[in-house]
Amino acid sequence: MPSQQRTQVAIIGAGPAGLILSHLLHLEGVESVVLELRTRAYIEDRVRAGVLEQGTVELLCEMGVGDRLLREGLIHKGIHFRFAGREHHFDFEDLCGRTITVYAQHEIIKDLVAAAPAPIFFEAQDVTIHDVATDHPRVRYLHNGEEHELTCDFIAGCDGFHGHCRAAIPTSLITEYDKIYPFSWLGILAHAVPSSDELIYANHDRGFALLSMRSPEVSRLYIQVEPDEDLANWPEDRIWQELETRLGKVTRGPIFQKSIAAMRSFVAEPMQYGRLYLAGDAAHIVPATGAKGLNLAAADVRVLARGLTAFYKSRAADILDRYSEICLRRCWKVQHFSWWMTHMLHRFPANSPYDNRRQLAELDYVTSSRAAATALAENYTGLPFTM
Ligand code: RFL
Ligand code: PHB
Repeated sequence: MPSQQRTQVAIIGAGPAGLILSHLLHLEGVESVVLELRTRAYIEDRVRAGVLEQGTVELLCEMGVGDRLLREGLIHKGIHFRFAGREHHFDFEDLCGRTITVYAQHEIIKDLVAAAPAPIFFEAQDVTIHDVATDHPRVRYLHNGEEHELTCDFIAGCDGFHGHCRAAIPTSLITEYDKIYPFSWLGILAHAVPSSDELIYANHDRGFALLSMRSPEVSRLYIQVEPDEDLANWPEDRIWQELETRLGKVTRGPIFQKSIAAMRSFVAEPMQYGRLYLAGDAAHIVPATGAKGLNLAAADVRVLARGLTAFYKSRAADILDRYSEICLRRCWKVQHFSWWMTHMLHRFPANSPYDNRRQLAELDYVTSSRAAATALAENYTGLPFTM
């Protein structure tokens, strides 16, 4: 017999979505338990996002986990585009009155775990969810070799793109929209002073490149590579040479992390079924060019936390009923923005010379029209949160 536990909200996955949700619920007096497949060290070291919208920063600060973020995060007032041998600066503050903050995702995870208001069970194995179409869903899992059963009122599926929660929605009730791009990003972290004080997105004949950073001493750099590229083909010297070709002069330094990430757009509709609510990458992913995935995950769980709070305070189910509809409105705008940035900045192998010229005209337009630049700035710094 599995040992029995009970909570109000069972959260599957301790990524940004799951951890932010658990904090938001606690602030409203709602209990949760978080089940995470990996170890604490693994999630605290996993290198991913770096750019936070102003609204995400404000949310983390309101939640009381923003002290280190405010101290160590780098506030950027804009970004640069480099194409056809010229560089253009978007001044976000001037265009839309907002900024972004550069702070690593795994640092947010550390801050959220250190202040965790609810139990997190790391290395929870074989997590399965049951009876989600009833008012008494259950989660079963193995922890330290023992079987457990967690009964709850709601399940939040925050288990990322490769998690299992999405599969609990019957295939006849879910539509999946999927788009795979014909390239990946090779990303590095290097002990090197960033060669620009703000991010540079480059469209070059040889492909996209991005200069970002993690601190005044650590650079984060990416280059567009073949979709099935092997890291073994990229010794340090080749990486730096390619970065310099595409970005111009780049300060070199010892590389301490290298990885390859596929670029994909994906949406599952609806994001809810019975008492199961999907949030973050479990429901949708975007290519990293717009720097939006984590920010969108945070927006989802803000809606979910409000819905669950309304339910516990007054048994009102209207927000929960509309959860998917509310989230998908923002999600599709973010899908469009991320797709647009990706199309504008990458070299698509199937593009004709006509397509490449049209792409340059688009870059010329977005960097010379204040109206177009404002649209980019509004989306990049984050659309307003609406319910
Ligand atoms: P996560 O972060 O994938 O967390 C899911 C968690 O669930 C756990 N899990 C399970 N737990 C229990 N049982 C199971 N069966 C489980 N299966 C999985 C996993 O171990 C994990 O801990 O999803 P979440 O919380 O939705 O957060 C999404 C973000 O991580 C993601 O969207 C961002 O990293 C995307 N992203 C960026 N987003 C931004 O907002 N700004 C950026 O600048 C940005 N840059 C990026 C990015 C993603 C990148 N890659 C690697 C794809 C840059 C890159 C290169
Ligand atoms: C990052 O710093 O990791 C980063 C920045 C901008 C992006 C994607 C990733 O669009």
